[in-house]
Amino acid sequence: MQTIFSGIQPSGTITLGNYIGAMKQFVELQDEFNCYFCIVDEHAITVPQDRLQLRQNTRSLAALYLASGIDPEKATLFIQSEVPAHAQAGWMLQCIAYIGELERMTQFKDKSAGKEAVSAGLLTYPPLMAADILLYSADLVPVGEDQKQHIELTRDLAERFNKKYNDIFTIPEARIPKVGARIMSLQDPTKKMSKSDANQKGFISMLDTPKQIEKKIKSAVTDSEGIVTYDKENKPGISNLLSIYSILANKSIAELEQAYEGKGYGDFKADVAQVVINAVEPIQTRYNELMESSELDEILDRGAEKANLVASKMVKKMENAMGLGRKRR
Ligand code: ATP
Ligand code: LTN
Repeated sequence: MQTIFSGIQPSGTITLGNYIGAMKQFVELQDEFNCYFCIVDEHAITVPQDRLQLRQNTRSLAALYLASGIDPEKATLFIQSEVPAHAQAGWMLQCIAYIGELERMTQFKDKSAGKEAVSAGLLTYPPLMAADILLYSADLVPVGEDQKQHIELTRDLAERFNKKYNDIFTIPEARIPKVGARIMSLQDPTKKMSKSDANQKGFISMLDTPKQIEKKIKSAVTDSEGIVTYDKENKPGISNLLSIYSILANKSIAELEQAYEGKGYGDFKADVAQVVINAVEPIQTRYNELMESSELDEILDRGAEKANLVASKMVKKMENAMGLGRKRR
């Protein structure tokens, strides 16, 4: 059975973009693969976080993984900082990564642009992500389009390590969905929908109320043409809404274009909102139950225990390969 690893940052409440681009795939994959799903809180602190908010977001993200359909009997769900091997392996991989290649990462460029104080962690974010993946010998990494470059770097680091020290790492591959790999901001459809967007109207959070969802979709930026057709270049707003509708309602774009022929954006947007509400409502119901139960902590404890077992073994192999510490049997 092949192994899958993926992570989401608890840097806010996950958006519809995270759900469509990442989490929805996770649920579909857990039956066929040996899966590890991680709440990457150490990645979240590469930008400033409020400690109480971070704790709350971490727990909430765990509940959302489960509410979306991750089954702890099938997949291992855990918090990154509860498995020390991630930071240990991240350090070792930082020592074989070049500053030049890290500075070329578009996520680093985007997140550091215009900022006065940029943490060193923001630059060394990708070796930590590589550690996440390589510790579990993952074959596949399901992610949205924006993470493709980081997976390429992970492959480079793994190959470099294997060649320089010892052939211990599996070279992973990105698995990017054909549709929905890049859900765009509702306010600027040329930018990806992001949970840390300062403009709340740009994203739909998985915990938004039906009223908030209706309002955000109604005020989504479109164009003045009044025709519901998919044209990413010239009609990015409508195309984005069509993608969301198509994925959540399981209908083809062509089918939707036909259904909305001669109808205005008002009708279309109202239906998109309803489709989104129908998708998030059952998740929210289960989420609320989980947040109140002790089940969540038990699942995370078991997940960390299992992840620790696998990851600490790989850290030993890395240390041995690099000559750290004393030789052990
Ligand atoms: P932040 O805004 O804090 O940087 P983010 O919203 O970009 O976070 P991450 O936690 O970095 O989300 O990403 C989790 C997963 O969701 C990744 O696999 C990422 O590729 C995917 N993802 C993020 N945004 C989108 C999007 N707009 N469309 C599709 N997939 C997305
Ligand atoms: N970098 C990713 C989050 C992330 C991740 C991972 C994804 C951290 N570690 C390992 C896949 C595998 C992001 O910013 N979306």
